[in-house]
Amino acid sequence: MVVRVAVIGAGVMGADHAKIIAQDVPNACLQLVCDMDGARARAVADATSAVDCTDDPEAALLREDIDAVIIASPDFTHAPYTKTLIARGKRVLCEKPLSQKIDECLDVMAAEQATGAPHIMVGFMRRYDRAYLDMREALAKGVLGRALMMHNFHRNLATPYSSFTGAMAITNSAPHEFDIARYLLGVEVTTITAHQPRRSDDVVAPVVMVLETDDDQLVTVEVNNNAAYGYDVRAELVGELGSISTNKVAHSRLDARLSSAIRYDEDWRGHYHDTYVAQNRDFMGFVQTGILPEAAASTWDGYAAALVADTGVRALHSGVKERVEMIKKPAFYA
Ligand code: ISE
Repeated sequence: MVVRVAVIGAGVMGADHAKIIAQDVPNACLQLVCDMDGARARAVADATSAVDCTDDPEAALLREDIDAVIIASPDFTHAPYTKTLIARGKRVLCEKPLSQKIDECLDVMAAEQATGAPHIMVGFMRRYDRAYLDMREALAKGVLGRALMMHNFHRNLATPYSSFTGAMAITNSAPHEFDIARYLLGVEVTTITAHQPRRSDDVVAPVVMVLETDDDQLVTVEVNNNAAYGYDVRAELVGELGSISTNKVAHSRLDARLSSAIRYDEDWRGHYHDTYVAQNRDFMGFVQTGILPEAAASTWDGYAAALVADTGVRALHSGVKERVEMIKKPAFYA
């Protein structure tokens, strides 16, 4: 079966998803590219040879010639669009966050549970990254012993705009770390503290968080959206018997002028290209079988990451340790 895919939102990530669907995913046909900026939708559709394009998202969600949808439109549209698509029985890959509003996450979960079947996969693509997969395997095989700590660094070259805040670092960038730590350790986060050093200029300073888990582990997360030197993500998982770290893959090394250098990517699209491809291929399996893939993030995971982020913003403002108040996990997500 060829899956006809619509990509809603043709900005940075939407354009990348469209390209991946068109070029790297067997059994997928890029049926529709949608963006409220019609010229942008047209440009992405032309570049990817999509069948059609539109500037009307509401109409796009209702089209009969679409089997599955990738949502990469602005964050505030994620919850309403996913709810419309659940009601239509479509399978959806929704870029993170599911929503930044906790009540909206709960609403989407309720709508999905009412159908009795999973409909949404949340785009926490790091679950498909080789380095994190190796960490998962090392833990599962007992090589590390009991996991004690996970350290994370998440650095961007520069913020997309100057009004970017510490709270946005927590709600926009850090959810990747919240999700991957929960996924690898198989735990929920119980508390969080958040701190910021002082920069000498007026761009947003790094945010450093310490999370406690319900299995008494510690997770540290540094998000530095103005790291200045490149896109850099690192992690180390420390157990009682050993530790495992991500290792940056360098395809080449430049030796010149008495020094040696490897390049950094400018942003996540290059760094995580293979990971997005693996995720989007897994999404096709979900569309075809209706079974949420083992690695995929569910709406529960989307809710959990959003809730930790929401609590993290509170901790940043209060300066004290804040408790993450989760609902009981519905049996549907067991
Ligand atoms: C950004 O906000 C994202 O959404 C990307 O997925 C992430 O990799 C990047 O570092 C974030 O800042």
